[in-house]
Amino acid sequence: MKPNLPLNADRLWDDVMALADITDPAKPYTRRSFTQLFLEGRAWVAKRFEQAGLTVRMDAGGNLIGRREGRDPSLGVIAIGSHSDTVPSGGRFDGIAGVVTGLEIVRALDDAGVVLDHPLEVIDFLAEEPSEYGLSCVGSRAAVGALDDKMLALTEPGGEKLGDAIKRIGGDPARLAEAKRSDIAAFLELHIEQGIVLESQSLDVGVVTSIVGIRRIEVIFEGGADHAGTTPLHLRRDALVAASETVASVRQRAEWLASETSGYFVATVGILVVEPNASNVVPGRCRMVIDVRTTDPAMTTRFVEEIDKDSAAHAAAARVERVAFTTLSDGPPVACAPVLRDAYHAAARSLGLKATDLASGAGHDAAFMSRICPSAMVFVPSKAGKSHAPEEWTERDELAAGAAVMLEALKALDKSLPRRAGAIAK
Ligand code: HGY
Ligand code: MN
Ligand code: MN
Repeated sequence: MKPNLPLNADRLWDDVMALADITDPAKPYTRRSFTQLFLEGRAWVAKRFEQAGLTVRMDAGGNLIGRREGRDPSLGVIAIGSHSDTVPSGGRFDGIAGVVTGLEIVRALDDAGVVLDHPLEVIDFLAEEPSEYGLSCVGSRAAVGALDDKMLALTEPGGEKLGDAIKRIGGDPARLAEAKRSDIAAFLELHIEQGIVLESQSLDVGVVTSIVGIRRIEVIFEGGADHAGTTPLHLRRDALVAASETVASVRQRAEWLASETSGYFVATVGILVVEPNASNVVPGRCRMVIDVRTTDPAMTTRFVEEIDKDSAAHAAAARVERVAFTTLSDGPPVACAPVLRDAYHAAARSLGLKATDLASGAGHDAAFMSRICPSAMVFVPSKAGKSHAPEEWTERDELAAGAAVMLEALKALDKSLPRRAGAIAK
């Protein structure tokens, strides 16, 4: 049992479970960005924000924002946030834990009659997970001015453009400049670890030191659909043969790079679309997306050069065309702000909780927010390190402990953060 924490662990827990339950019942837990279910989840969050006395707005980038005024708006905003969208058949905590923690911190401050000097904002960022349009962190890119026209023109399989989707859910791509923030003094994000370190070492919280850089590359092979029974093997132009050999190359090159250096390096092919995807038709077309993560961008450059050569060779050997080798997105690794990390450690100590420094192999909105303000993350344990799967789990008291660390750090930072130059008094 954790020490008596300065917030309501049951209220926090119940809200996480309530939001998690807004899911596609056929494949829990799924609340894909831009879908009707996502909008249902958003409406639930907005209502909870209003019930907690927050002023609620949607910015032009599609971010849902709840604001609590402070004594001196010219100090700049302290923002707490994460995301409410999920991967397909994901978990109940990835993203939600951070948004609901911000909400619970607001309620705990009110219960304790605490008025902060800084305005406090709780942000549900739009589409942190890679969306059907091929882009992740859509809302936090908008918040830092990194959502460009090329990205807005990306389409999902049905042909809708990302820009139109943002408009459809309440944003306004024509006013994206207004979504770019210059008034945030600090950004805090609580997230599940999605790894095994905290649980295996019986630690309460992780203080994130850095967030990996992520590059995503789309590769498309085009051969020729043919009859699986009558087409001789030597005459086939089988796109899946080239694609599957490229998948094998991705794994081999990644293992080789990871073993060769001390840096963190992983690569995954999580999307493979075979067309026409029929048992008796030689595949005519294959689309794949490669997800590359590292703390050292030079390793990504080397890896991509190798896979560029490998995939071209596999296409030639299978007598198919490699018609696309395109970078969909590319974010560098980022370091979390030492001043915020120190506040998290001091807060953990004051609560008698065990904390450790930890790098993040997952991408987060905090990686983009660190471009415009000091940003840092608190991790809470993931059972068996599992995430992006329905088995994802964090205990109620583990979540409450992480939220308490963030609350105590927030109260300290409210007194110690330097004024955010240029923050306009609202
Ligand atoms: O993919 C990631 O790292 C994050 O969960 N969106
Ligand atoms: Mn995720
Ligand atoms: Mn996440």
